[in-house]
Amino acid sequence: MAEVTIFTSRNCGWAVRNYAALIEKGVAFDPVPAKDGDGVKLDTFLSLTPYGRTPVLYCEGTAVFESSLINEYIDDRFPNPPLLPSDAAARSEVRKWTHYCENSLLAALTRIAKAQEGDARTAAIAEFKEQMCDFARFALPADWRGPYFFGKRFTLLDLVFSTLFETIRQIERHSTTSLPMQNEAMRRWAENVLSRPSLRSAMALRDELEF
Ligand SMILES: N[C@@H](CCC(=O)N[C@@H](CS)C(=O)NCC(=O)O)C(=O)O
Repeated sequence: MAEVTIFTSRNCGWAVRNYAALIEKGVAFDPVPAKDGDGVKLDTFLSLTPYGRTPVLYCEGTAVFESSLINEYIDDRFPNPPLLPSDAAARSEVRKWTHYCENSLLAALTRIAKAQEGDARTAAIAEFKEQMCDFARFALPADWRGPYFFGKRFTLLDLVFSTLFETIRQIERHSTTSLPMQNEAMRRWAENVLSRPSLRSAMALRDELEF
């Protein structure tokens, strides 16, 4: 049994962030099912989280839920190589834009995915595009060169946005809706993040899991 266990469920995209962080660190981990064969959540899993949502990390008696918080734990517990910048201002950028991605951008994308057609979908798409413009305007400096948000350094913020970039691709693949990146920098950032070897391995792992 590996040191770290990740409770997960079929096709759980959020867990991909955590697999990728552990792969970046070279830490062995076991993905384990949160549900039994009938789809009923296991008591062992439910005893670790009040939300009952996957992923949940379990390590040396510590349980952590919420994928972005799990990644903060992983970075604290296994510091090398670091996935957070060292200075306070840059760490705050990671947390600020993580909050924005989770609560604004991904929330709007979920509304787009849920509203199959009609006014609700049109409104959700307009809202999402506006939020993407705001993100580009506030967060991405005009002289951004990449390949990642903080330049050469790959961080937890890239992992947070990987979920957004992959969800955009999925929506575009399964509908006629086009959700273009707001500018060239964002388009390149998305491509670089989704090509990162740890993320590709993490997505392959998610796709191969049989539970
Ligand atoms: N914000 C959460 C989202 C977790 C989430 O929504 N997980 C899904 C599966 S990928 C889930 O457990 N849904 C409820 C359920 O299956 O009962 C995170 O980042 O961990």
